[in-house]
Amino acid sequence: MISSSPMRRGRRLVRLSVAVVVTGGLAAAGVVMSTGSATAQADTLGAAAAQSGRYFGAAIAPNFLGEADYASTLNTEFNSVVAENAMKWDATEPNQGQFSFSGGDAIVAHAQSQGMSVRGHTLVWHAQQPGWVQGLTGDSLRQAMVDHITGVASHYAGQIYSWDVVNEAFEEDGSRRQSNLQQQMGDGWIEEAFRAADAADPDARLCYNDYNLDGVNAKSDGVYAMVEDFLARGVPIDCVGIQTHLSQDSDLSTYQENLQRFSDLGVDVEITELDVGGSGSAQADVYRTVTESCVAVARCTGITTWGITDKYSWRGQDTPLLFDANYQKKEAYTAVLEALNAAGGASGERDDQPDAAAYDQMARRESVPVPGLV
Ligand code: 9MR
Repeated sequence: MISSSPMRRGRRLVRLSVAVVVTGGLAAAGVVMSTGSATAQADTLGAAAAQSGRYFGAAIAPNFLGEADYASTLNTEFNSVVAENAMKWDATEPNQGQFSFSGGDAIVAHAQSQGMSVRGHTLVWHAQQPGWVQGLTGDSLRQAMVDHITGVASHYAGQIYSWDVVNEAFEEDGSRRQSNLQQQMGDGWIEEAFRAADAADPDARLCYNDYNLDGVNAKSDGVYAMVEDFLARGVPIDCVGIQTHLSQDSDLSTYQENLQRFSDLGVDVEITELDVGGSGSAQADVYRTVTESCVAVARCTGITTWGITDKYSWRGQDTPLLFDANYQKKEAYTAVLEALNAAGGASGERDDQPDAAAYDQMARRESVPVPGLV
């Protein structure tokens, strides 16, 4: 039942421990399971996703956790979080070598108190770099990047399900984005970033994350080629984050096909920043299609919406989230819940998920040899 795909032991165990939390959450949420069949109906997003071994998360900001409706919606509906901004380079290393983890630590502490898993976002990006990074050249930038990854990923080592190691490094035509990172370090910088993250946190799954990967297109072709090359050469990469910033008019005709081809290549896919501008049934239909696509692909491990409520969305005027500005559930919420529940049984279940007893047994072991590891 446990897949034999090449994967470092530590990563496997982190995913297992996340799944144990998720499994426990099912009982807490009062999900009624009929014996091993597809008929369970959960009444929250997290519990519904957990039925097929997936998480359902939200991007959050630590300063909103004190708002009662924000916290209660998060705690009730979601079982995973990611920092919308608090773990980015400008937030975590505002001055070279001086790390600041207060915002990220608050998010991790909240998640752990609620039994939620945590995604890490993002170790290296051309945007939201602190000013001191923007002036660096050549080897100084390379060393600063490695030191930053080492500092942040080791601080959170063992607590992160998956890291967006590198964010948005491709142009729409599939070539490398001509950022300061690319221009100063050349093609090797992404590989170097992944190797540094692997060394700092061997337990986290390591993702490349980008937008406009919402189908088979020139950009996703470029990312696909990079992942293929990394896997062929043993560069540590475990997953691709498909951000999925959409509108109700988005063309999703090859969305699932794209998830599937990355999965077939040998990496997990995660829907990492889902939001859909629009309203009513048109918006709901797009949310439904994205959710159905994820649950149809065994290696699509979970979905994160880029926020909880339209009140605080980065594109709030587009009303793109599942809860309105008053924290009321929208039509899109129901569509997602239904799609997650429909996948609760055999058809949508991730085929590499052991049952809870197997998780417990594996988590107790000191070492688990995994074939094919370097
Ligand atoms: O939602 C984030 C917003 O609050 C920030 O101001 C912005 C800064 O560039 O980043 C937003 O999050 C982005 C994410 O980190 C990467 N993918 C695109 C997201 C939306 O812009």
